[in-house]
Amino acid sequence: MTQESRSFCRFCVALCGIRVTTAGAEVVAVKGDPEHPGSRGYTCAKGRSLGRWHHHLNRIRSPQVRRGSELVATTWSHALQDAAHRLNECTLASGPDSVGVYLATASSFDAAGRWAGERFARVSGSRSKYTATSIDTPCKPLVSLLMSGFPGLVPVLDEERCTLTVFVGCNPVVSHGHLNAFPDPVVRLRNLATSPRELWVVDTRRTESSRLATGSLTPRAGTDFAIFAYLVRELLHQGTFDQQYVAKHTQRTDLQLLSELLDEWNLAQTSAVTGCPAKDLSDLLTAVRRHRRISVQTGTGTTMSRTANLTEWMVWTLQIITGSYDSPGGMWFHPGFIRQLHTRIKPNHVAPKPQSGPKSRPEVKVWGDEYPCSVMADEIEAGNLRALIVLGGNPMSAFPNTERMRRVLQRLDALIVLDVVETETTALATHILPTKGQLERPDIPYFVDQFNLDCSTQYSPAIVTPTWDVRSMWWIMAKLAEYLGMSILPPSISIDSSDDDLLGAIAGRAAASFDEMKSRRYLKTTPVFGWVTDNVLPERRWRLVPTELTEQLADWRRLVPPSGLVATSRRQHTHLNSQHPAPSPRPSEGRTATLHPTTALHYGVKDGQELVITSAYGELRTKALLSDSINPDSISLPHGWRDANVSMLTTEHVVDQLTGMVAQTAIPVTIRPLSD
Ligand SMILES: Nc1nc2c(c(=O)[nH]1)N[C@H]1C(S)=C(S)[C@@H](COP(=O)(O)OP(=O)(O)OC[C@H]3O[C@@H](n4cnc5c(=O)[nH]c(N)nc54)[C@H](O)[C@@H]3O)O[C@H]1N2
Ligand SMILES: Nc1nc2c(c(=O)[nH]1)N[C@H]1C(S)=C(S)[C@@H](COP(=O)(O)OP(=O)(O)OC[C@H]3O[C@@H](n4cnc5c(=O)[nH]c(N)nc54)[C@H](O)[C@@H]3O)O[C@H]1N2
Ligand code: SF4
Ligand SMILES: [Mo]
Repeated sequence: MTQESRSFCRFCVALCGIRVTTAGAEVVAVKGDPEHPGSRGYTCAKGRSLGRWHHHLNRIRSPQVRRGSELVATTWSHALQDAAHRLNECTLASGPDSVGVYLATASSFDAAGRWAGERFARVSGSRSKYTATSIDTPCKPLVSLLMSGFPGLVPVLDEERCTLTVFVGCNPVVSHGHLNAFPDPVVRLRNLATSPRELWVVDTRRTESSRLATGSLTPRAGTDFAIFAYLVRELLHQGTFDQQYVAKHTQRTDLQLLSELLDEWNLAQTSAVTGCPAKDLSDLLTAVRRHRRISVQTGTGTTMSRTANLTEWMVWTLQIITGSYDSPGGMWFHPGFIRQLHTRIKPNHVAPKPQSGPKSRPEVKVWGDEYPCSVMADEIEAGNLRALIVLGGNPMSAFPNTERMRRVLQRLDALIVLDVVETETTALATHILPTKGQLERPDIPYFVDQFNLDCSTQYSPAIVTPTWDVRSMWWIMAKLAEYLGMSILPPSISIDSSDDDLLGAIAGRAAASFDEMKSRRYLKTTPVFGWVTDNVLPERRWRLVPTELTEQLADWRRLVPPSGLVATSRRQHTHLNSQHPAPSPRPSEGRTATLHPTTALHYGVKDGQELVITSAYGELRTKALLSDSINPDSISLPHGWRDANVSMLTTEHVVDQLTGMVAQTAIPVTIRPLSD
């Protein structure tokens, strides 16, 4: 007997509605839910392979504890008590900062689990908190903080009304978006490109998204900021910006200063630095003037480069001076269906001040309550970080300098990993604590609901009962805390409460009651405009020229890559970072490096041939895929492959001075064919 249940996919921020066919504990099929208001029946290969992921051959079936070189299956009470004992020893000997947590991608999709992980970090008093944000997009909270005084603003395009949309280093047809989620991306992008609307894509390749666009630019990697500096300069010089908005919501002296700072970004210099034809740049400028408002979405193509902060700053500035922010037809700021930021944030909120990094890397600036991932290896080697708890992450794949990472993780007194399948990181663990997978737990989007294109929420019950000896992530963290003498749960919740009980407590401030969320399954309120201007901005004015960013701008020549070949990063359809739920049927979906035929000829590389890519920090081997869709000076590498891990080319020591972000795109490299 089979049964069909409604749920939503939690691999990526698109959160598509799915229908799951089960036979007892077996997941037989997963398909799109046509009645789901957000995804309208759409799913991608990863979502449809959820059953395959659920029954993964390498699923972790019970808790395990290391004995010498072996990981041995054990009981929950032994695994947790042993882990707690080790953590306690570290804290007693070296203080609370010696125990760290890494809250990573998959934890963001487990509302109760992530909530418990955050609480654990706070209650333990440890400063050693790391999240995947610092290897993905720290420029976004930084620019939000420096320009508005609050780090958590998420601009969302006004999908119904915006007429000019620009994606920069973002390929939603494959990724489904960066901080704005695009379920059913082809249909949505076609809508955004239907006349009189215009859709522009700025990417180092001609991508699946740029093929749907009305205009595109293919700049040299790492030079995107210049395009936006040029647009802002031109609008300011000619007075074709939203004068009324600017007079009301910016400082007059800032405008003058900005104009002077950007003076060099005329058409000729912008074209020379970016490699974009002057005509294409002025066409984009004409489009901005024609539409007056603009919605820009940056992605990892810009947020991972050394000019990340500059690009984000210029993009925000363009949207501010065109009056596009917090305004219909431009972008609104997502308050979160559950967080309801617009009702909670007060005009007199206090902006965080930068502090110096941890003992081993004091030069790194820290703006909030977490250290950048780039300092972790040094912290471990210096003996400051002695134990690490990993929640839904894979540092062996995602962190720079893979070989050093391997060495330092093995030095830890405890490496406690909460995951659903075995990974390169669980192989090094002292304790593996298997968590429920997404079909085994009820859930709501909590940490990711600000990324929806509308202000919505959804609820899924658990679809199948776990077959293996796995537990809820929140329960594992709460039990570990209990053994350490800490309490992390809200007063109304105990260790014996259900997953739903904790979700109900977390959703306490939401725009609807948890009971309503459970019974209605999908709920939506309208976008909120104006709350940032009214409650967040000091004196209702944006800061257009933060000193930290003007200093970086003065240094732009050092931040753009030197001429020559650079490695850039890209996502692929069938896997999400290091998680590979779906088979890879297309040749371009393998661990291939895309390069232009001219570049290949220059380096003597043939299509399909194995090649060696070398950076100043390491090398990797992969296969060449020739395509004229890419700039001749870029080579495009997919991230998340075990045997061609691009983190072998990066270093934790070349980081952004303001955020500690590792450069993961626009990395200077050379290539050679692998001789037989
Ligand atoms: N299928 C799939 N979906 C995913 C993921 C996945 O692994 N697979 N990962 C998820 C995660 S964690 C994230 S953060 C998001 C990321 O979402 P996106 O940022 O949209 O990710 P990509 O699809 O890699 O798009 C980045 C684009 O930037 C381009 N690029 C690289 N360097 C430069 C540059 O210097 N300038 C410009 N202009 N372009 C550049 C690349 O060619 C690529 O097309 O995707 C999420 N969704
Ligand atoms: N060189 C280079 N490095 C990069 C990038 C790049 O493009 N190039 N991309 C960066 C980006 S954008 C990101 S977001 C980071 C990602 O960095 P991480 O978050 O560390 O890496 P993931 O591969 O997403 O790891 C997710 C893990 O969660 C596990 N998992 C899946 N479902 C569940 C679940 O329900 N519960 C639990 N507990 N675990 C689960 C998976 O098995 C997997 O091991 O990597 C970054 N690193
Ligand atoms: S786009 Fe794919 S992976 Fe993302 S939520 Fe939808 S089905 Fe899941
Ligand atoms: Mo990411």
